[in-house]
Amino acid sequence: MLSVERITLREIRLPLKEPFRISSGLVSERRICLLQLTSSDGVTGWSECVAGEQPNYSDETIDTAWLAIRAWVAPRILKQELEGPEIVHAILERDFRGHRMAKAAVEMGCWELAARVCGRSLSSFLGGTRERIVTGISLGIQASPEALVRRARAALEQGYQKIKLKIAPGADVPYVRAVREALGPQVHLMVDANSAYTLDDAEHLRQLDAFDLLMIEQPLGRDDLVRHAALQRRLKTPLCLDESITDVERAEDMITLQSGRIVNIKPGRVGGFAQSIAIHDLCQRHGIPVWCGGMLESGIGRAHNVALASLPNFSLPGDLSPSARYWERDIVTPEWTMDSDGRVRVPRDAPGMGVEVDLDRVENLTVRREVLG
Ligand code: OSB
Ligand code: MG
Repeated sequence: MLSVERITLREIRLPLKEPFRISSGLVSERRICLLQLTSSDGVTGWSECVAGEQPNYSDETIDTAWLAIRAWVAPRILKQELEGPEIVHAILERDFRGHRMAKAAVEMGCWELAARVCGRSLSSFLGGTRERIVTGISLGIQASPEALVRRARAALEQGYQKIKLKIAPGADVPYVRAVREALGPQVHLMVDANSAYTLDDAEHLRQLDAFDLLMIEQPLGRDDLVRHAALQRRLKTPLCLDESITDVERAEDMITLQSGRIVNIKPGRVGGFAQSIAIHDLCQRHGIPVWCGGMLESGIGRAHNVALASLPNFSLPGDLSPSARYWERDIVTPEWTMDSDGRVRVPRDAPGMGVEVDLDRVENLTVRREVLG
């Protein structure tokens, strides 16, 4: 039994070491919503809402998520006798459309809290088996191909096992060519367009087939499956869907329609861990590899992603860079680090997410706070 007595919402501001540009926008400082859940026995669990400041990746933002959590999500969960975190998703879906990132923040917090109450690691609680996660880096759009090559070379030297290049019309083929030529044929390279293209660009995108990419992530509309299927038929390179996979049914549709061959699972995007596991299991049954995406999370969201990525079918490197790639200083101890082979260790000995929140630092960074319950 799990009973959540109180949820403390906080907004912190955390400047990125360097601005991150994707096809639909730029972020220099994260506004991050953190949740601290307290059980009726006084145990504390943490989670992070991945909604951004602007609605340029999904339709949610930190401000809509804050409202949704306060008005509709938290009231369904607070002070209830919950059999376990696996039932939270169904409770949040009943007659309640959308707001997946807001729901995910509470749902994932319930899993973390329950894992701590049971004295088990979040990884093992979710069914994870891996001890280390192979890691890739996601490089934002740069001012020139040369600048991108410099970033990619540095990433390779640090040990990253996969390099993802953000692309957009005007910053694609010559950029990818320059990186492939500079790094050589062995390096695992991929691109992510964040929905910057249309099916009319199919011939243009076909040029990417020349660069032996692991995959092309989400080239077309953020909720599209049919056009991605048409595009996949014209490309040799596998498509990977991110934005389009909002739940397990969309993953089923992707498989049926052959809209892509790989899935990027972000637990925040699909409403939490239960849906993430359902998508993971579905993909495993169909021989579709999955990997864990990132949303420039702090050390708390990263801990949740690392735990999820320890499940067996997360067979491709995740966007799970160490803390120092994003922040001067993270909000957890120990900070997330990566070994020289590009692997992040899964904390499987400690209860819960396996890192401690630096509460003094969080308080210092807090610009808004609200206690629910
Ligand atoms: O599409 O994967 C994406 C960041 C913000 C919004 C969308 C995406 C991303 C990333 C960042 O690629 C990956 C990371 O957290 O390192
Ligand atoms: Mg993406």
